[in-house]
Amino acid sequence: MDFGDSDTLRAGPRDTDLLLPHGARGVKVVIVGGFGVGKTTMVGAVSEIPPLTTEERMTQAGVGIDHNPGASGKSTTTVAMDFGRISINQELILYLFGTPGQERFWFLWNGIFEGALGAVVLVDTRRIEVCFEVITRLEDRRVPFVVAVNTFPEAPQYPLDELRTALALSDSVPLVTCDARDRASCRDALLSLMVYLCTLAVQETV
Ligand SMILES: Nc1nc2c(ncn2[C@@H]2O[C@H](COP(=O)(O)OP(=O)(O)OP(=O)(O)O)[C@@H](O)[C@H]2O)c(=O)[nH]1
Ligand SMILES: [Mg+2]
Repeated sequence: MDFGDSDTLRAGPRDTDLLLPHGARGVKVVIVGGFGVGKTTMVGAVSEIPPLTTEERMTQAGVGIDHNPGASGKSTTTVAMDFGRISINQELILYLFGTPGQERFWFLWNGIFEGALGAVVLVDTRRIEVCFEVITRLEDRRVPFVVAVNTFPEAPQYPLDELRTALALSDSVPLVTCDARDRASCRDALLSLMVYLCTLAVQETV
Protein backbone atom coordinates (compact mmCIF):
# COMPACT_ATOMS: atom_id res chain seq x y z
CA MET A 1 0.00 0.00 0.00
CA ASP A 2 1.36 3.42 -0.93
CA PHE A 3 1.20 6.00 1.83
CA GLY A 4 2.96 8.59 -0.30
CA ASP A 5 5.95 10.69 0.60
CA SER A 6 6.66 10.36 4.31
CA ASP A 7 7.82 13.98 4.50
CA THR A 8 4.45 15.06 3.17
CA LEU A 9 2.75 12.94 5.78
CA ARG A 10 4.86 14.44 8.53
CA ALA A 11 4.77 18.08 7.50
CA GLY A 12 1.79 18.19 5.16
CA PRO A 13 -1.09 20.57 5.32
CA ARG A 14 -2.89 18.87 8.21
CA ASP A 15 -1.27 20.83 11.02
CA THR A 16 -2.03 24.18 9.53
CA ASP A 17 -5.35 23.48 7.83
CA LEU A 18 -7.10 21.51 10.52
CA LEU A 19 -5.72 23.00 13.70
CA LEU A 20 -4.33 26.46 13.04
CA PRO A 21 -6.14 29.29 11.26
CA HIS A 22 -4.04 30.96 8.59
CA GLY A 23 -1.29 33.14 10.05
CA ALA A 24 -1.78 31.93 13.59
CA ARG A 25 0.92 30.51 15.83
CA GLY A 26 0.25 27.46 17.99
CA VAL A 27 1.94 27.09 21.34
CA LYS A 28 1.96 23.96 23.44
CA VAL A 29 1.37 24.49 27.15
CA VAL A 30 1.20 21.81 29.83
CA ILE A 31 -1.01 21.87 32.93
CA VAL A 32 0.80 19.77 35.50
CA GLY A 33 0.53 18.93 39.20
CA GLY A 34 -0.15 16.18 41.68
CA PHE A 35 -3.19 13.97 42.01
CA GLY A 36 -6.54 15.75 42.07
CA VAL A 37 -5.26 19.35 42.00
CA GLY A 38 -7.73 20.25 39.23
CA LYS A 39 -5.79 19.81 35.98
CA THR A 40 -8.62 18.19 34.03
CA THR A 41 -11.03 20.74 35.48
CA MET A 42 -8.83 23.61 34.30
CA VAL A 43 -8.39 22.30 30.75
CA GLY A 44 -12.14 21.70 30.50
CA ALA A 45 -13.05 25.11 31.94
CA VAL A 46 -10.83 27.15 29.65
CA SER A 47 -10.96 25.16 26.41
CA GLU A 48 -12.95 26.57 23.51
CA ILE A 49 -13.34 23.10 22.03
CA PRO A 50 -14.86 20.10 23.82
CA PRO A 51 -11.81 18.83 25.71
CA LEU A 52 -10.31 15.44 25.09
CA THR A 53 -10.17 13.56 28.38
CA THR A 54 -8.91 10.14 29.37
CA GLU A 55 -10.72 9.68 32.67
CA GLU A 56 -11.02 6.19 34.10
CA ARG A 57 -12.82 5.04 37.20
CA MET A 58 -10.61 4.37 40.23
CA THR A 59 -11.21 0.86 41.52
CA GLN A 60 -10.18 -1.41 44.39
CA ALA A 61 -7.36 -2.68 42.16
CA GLY A 62 -5.51 0.59 42.69
CA VAL A 63 -5.69 0.52 46.49
CA GLY A 64 -2.17 0.76 47.91
CA ILE A 65 -0.77 1.92 44.56
CA ASP A 66 -2.79 4.93 43.55
CA HIS A 67 -3.81 7.93 45.59
CA ASN A 68 -6.98 7.34 47.46
CA PRO A 69 -9.78 9.57 46.23
CA GLY A 70 -10.40 10.32 49.91
CA ALA A 71 -12.08 13.55 50.87
CA SER A 72 -11.97 14.96 47.34
CA GLY A 73 -14.76 12.58 46.40
CA LYS A 74 -13.13 11.96 43.06
CA SER A 75 -14.14 8.71 41.45
CA THR A 76 -12.12 9.03 38.23
CA THR A 77 -8.54 9.92 37.36
CA THR A 78 -6.66 10.90 34.22
CA VAL A 79 -4.78 7.91 32.82
CA ALA A 80 -3.09 9.53 29.81
CA MET A 81 -3.72 13.23 29.25
CA ASP A 82 -6.22 16.01 28.75
CA PHE A 83 -6.28 18.16 25.64
CA GLY A 84 -7.93 21.49 24.95
CA ARG A 85 -7.40 24.67 23.00
CA ILE A 86 -7.79 28.38 23.65
CA SER A 87 -7.26 31.27 21.24
CA ILE A 88 -5.59 34.15 23.04
CA ASN A 89 -6.11 36.29 19.93
CA GLN A 90 -6.15 35.73 16.16
CA GLU A 91 -2.40 35.13 16.09
CA LEU A 92 -1.83 33.06 19.22
CA ILE A 93 -3.48 29.75 19.99
CA LEU A 94 -2.61 27.69 23.03
CA TYR A 95 -2.80 23.91 22.88
CA LEU A 96 -3.35 22.73 26.42
CA PHE A 97 -2.13 19.36 27.61
CA GLY A 98 -3.07 18.16 31.11
CA THR A 99 -0.86 15.50 32.65
CA PRO A 100 -2.03 12.48 34.67
CA GLY A 101 -1.65 13.03 38.43
CA GLN A 102 -1.20 9.45 39.63
CA GLU A 103 2.54 8.80 39.92
CA ARG A 104 2.41 5.51 38.06
CA PHE A 105 1.46 7.42 34.92
CA TRP A 106 4.11 10.12 35.26
CA PHE A 107 6.35 8.36 32.70
CA LEU A 108 3.91 9.75 30.11
CA TRP A 109 5.19 13.23 30.89
CA ASN A 110 8.13 12.54 28.55
CA GLY A 111 5.85 12.68 25.55
CA ILE A 112 3.46 15.28 26.89
CA PHE A 113 6.24 17.82 27.52
CA GLU A 114 7.91 17.35 24.15
CA GLY A 115 7.87 20.70 22.35
CA ALA A 116 6.07 22.47 25.20
CA LEU A 117 6.93 26.13 25.61
CA GLY A 118 5.90 26.31 29.25
CA ALA A 119 3.76 24.91 32.01
CA VAL A 120 1.26 25.87 34.68
CA VAL A 121 1.91 24.02 37.94
CA LEU A 122 -1.38 23.66 39.78
CA VAL A 123 -1.16 23.50 43.57
CA ASP A 124 -3.60 22.32 46.22
CA THR A 125 -2.46 23.84 49.53
CA ARG A 126 -3.63 20.71 51.37
CA ARG A 127 -0.84 18.75 49.66
CA ILE A 128 1.91 21.21 48.86
CA GLU A 129 4.64 18.58 49.16
CA VAL A 130 3.64 17.00 45.80
CA CYS A 131 4.76 20.20 44.08
CA PHE A 132 8.39 19.80 45.06
CA GLU A 133 8.76 16.73 42.86
CA VAL A 134 6.79 18.38 40.05
CA ILE A 135 8.84 21.59 40.15
CA THR A 136 12.13 19.67 40.34
CA ARG A 137 11.17 17.74 37.23
CA LEU A 138 10.33 20.93 35.35
CA GLU A 139 13.59 22.56 36.40
CA ASP A 140 15.50 19.46 35.26
CA ARG A 141 13.76 19.66 31.88
CA ARG A 142 14.33 23.43 31.73
CA VAL A 143 10.63 24.02 31.13
CA PRO A 144 9.61 27.54 32.23
CA PHE A 145 6.58 27.49 34.50
CA VAL A 146 4.23 29.58 36.58
CA VAL A 147 2.62 28.29 39.76
CA ALA A 148 -1.14 28.62 40.18
CA VAL A 149 -2.75 27.88 43.55
CA ASN A 150 -6.16 26.32 42.93
CA THR A 151 -8.30 27.81 45.67
CA PHE A 152 -10.40 24.91 46.88
CA PRO A 153 -12.77 26.38 49.51
CA GLU A 154 -11.85 23.78 52.11
CA ALA A 155 -8.08 24.21 51.61
CA PRO A 156 -6.00 26.38 53.95
CA GLN A 157 -5.17 29.81 52.60
CA TYR A 158 -1.66 31.21 52.96
CA PRO A 159 -0.25 34.55 51.87
CA LEU A 160 1.46 34.15 48.51
CA ASP A 161 4.85 35.26 49.86
CA GLU A 162 4.69 32.46 52.46
CA LEU A 163 3.83 29.97 49.73
CA ARG A 164 6.70 31.26 47.60
CA THR A 165 9.08 30.62 50.47
CA ALA A 166 7.57 27.19 51.20
CA LEU A 167 7.93 26.19 47.55
CA ALA A 168 11.43 27.71 47.33
CA LEU A 169 10.37 29.67 44.26
CA SER A 170 12.63 32.39 42.96
CA ASP A 171 11.14 35.87 42.84
CA SER A 172 11.02 35.78 39.06
CA VAL A 173 8.61 32.81 38.85
CA PRO A 174 5.01 34.09 38.76
CA LEU A 175 2.81 32.77 41.57
CA VAL A 176 -0.94 33.35 41.16
CA THR A 177 -4.21 32.06 42.57
CA CYS A 178 -6.95 30.63 40.40
CA ASP A 179 -10.21 28.73 40.47
CA ALA A 180 -9.79 25.79 38.10
CA ARG A 181 -13.54 25.75 37.47
CA ASP A 182 -13.65 29.33 36.28
CA ARG A 183 -12.80 30.12 32.67
CA ALA A 184 -11.67 33.72 33.21
CA SER A 185 -9.54 32.72 36.17
CA CYS A 186 -7.84 29.93 34.19
CA ARG A 187 -7.32 32.27 31.24
CA ASP A 188 -5.60 34.76 33.56
CA ALA A 189 -3.27 32.04 34.86
CA LEU A 190 -2.39 31.12 31.27
CA LEU A 191 -1.82 34.78 30.41
CA SER A 192 0.59 35.08 33.32
CA LEU A 193 2.53 32.21 31.75
CA MET A 194 2.51 33.94 28.34
CA VAL A 195 3.78 37.20 29.84
CA TYR A 196 6.48 35.28 31.71
CA LEU A 197 7.57 33.47 28.52
CA CYS A 198 7.78 36.82 26.70
CA THR A 199 9.90 38.25 29.52
CA LEU A 200 12.26 35.28 29.33
CA ALA A 201 12.48 35.60 25.54
CA VAL A 202 13.37 39.30 25.81
CA GLN A 203 16.01 38.53 28.48
CA GLU A 204 17.58 35.95 26.17
CA THR A 205 17.95 38.45 23.35
CA VAL A 206 19.73 41.17 25.41
N1 LIG B 1 -14.20 23.33 45.04
C1 LIG B 1 -13.40 23.16 44.00
N2 LIG B 1 -13.37 21.97 43.43
C2 LIG B 1 -12.55 21.79 42.39
C3 LIG B 1 -11.74 22.81 41.90
N3 LIG B 1 -10.99 22.31 40.89
C4 LIG B 1 -11.33 21.03 40.75
N4 LIG B 1 -12.29 20.71 41.65
C5 LIG B 1 -12.88 19.42 41.85
O1 LIG B 1 -11.81 18.64 42.38
C6 LIG B 1 -11.77 17.39 41.74
C7 LIG B 1 -10.43 17.20 41.08
O2 LIG B 1 -10.45 17.66 39.80
P1 LIG B 1 -9.68 17.04 38.55
O3 LIG B 1 -9.76 18.13 37.56
O4 LIG B 1 -10.15 15.69 38.16
O5 LIG B 1 -8.20 16.90 39.10
P2 LIG B 1 -6.94 16.36 38.30
O6 LIG B 1 -5.77 17.14 38.79
O7 LIG B 1 -7.17 16.35 36.85
O8 LIG B 1 -6.88 14.89 38.85
P3 LIG B 1 -5.97 13.65 38.31
O9 LIG B 1 -5.97 13.69 36.84
O10 LIG B 1 -6.67 12.45 38.86
O11 LIG B 1 -4.63 13.86 38.93
C8 LIG B 1 -12.96 17.33 40.82
O12 LIG B 1 -14.00 16.70 41.52
C9 LIG B 1 -13.32 18.78 40.58
O13 LIG B 1 -14.69 19.02 40.36
C10 LIG B 1 -11.81 24.08 42.52
O14 LIG B 1 -11.17 25.04 42.13
N5 LIG B 1 -12.65 24.20 43.58
MG1 LIG C 1 -6.96 14.86 35.51
